Amino acid sequence: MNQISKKRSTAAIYIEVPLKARSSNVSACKGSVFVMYNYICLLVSDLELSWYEAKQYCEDQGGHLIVLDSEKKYNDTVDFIYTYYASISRKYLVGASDLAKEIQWKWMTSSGVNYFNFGDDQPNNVDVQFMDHPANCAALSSVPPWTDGHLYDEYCSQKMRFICEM
Ligand SMILES: [Ca+2]
Repeated sequence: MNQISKKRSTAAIYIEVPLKARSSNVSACKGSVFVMYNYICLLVSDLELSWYEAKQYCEDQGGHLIVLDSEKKYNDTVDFIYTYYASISRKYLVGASDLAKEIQWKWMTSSGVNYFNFGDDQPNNVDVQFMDHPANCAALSSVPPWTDGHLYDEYCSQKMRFICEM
């Protein structure tokens, strides 16, 4: 293993924005590891963490798990993932849960905003990989085979990619 690949594999996180993302549409946010897209400062992880770990990670970076509490912000974020991460078939944890009370979904930073773009039959409190655990944390399904760009509820301890914002 050479030095570069060793460094990459042990790095906590890095931004996986392809070269084509280095366009006028995307720029660095305040010299940070976040990137600006349509006025949203995003950090898309290549790590897979639990929702709790991802929440802490985003906070350690000076941000929080992304809050998609408006149609525009939701669509812009899905566009970003479609454009720059289309080859990656993943769900991404976002900053919503019904941990406090089942079925009462809340965005972690918004007060009273109730915009949740859940997919059909979601949330169903079922994680397909952990059927015996309640699904209390939200993930964005953005790319094939989850092409509908909606939210799904997942088991919070399941390790997944995630999106921070600042
Ligand atoms: Ca739930």
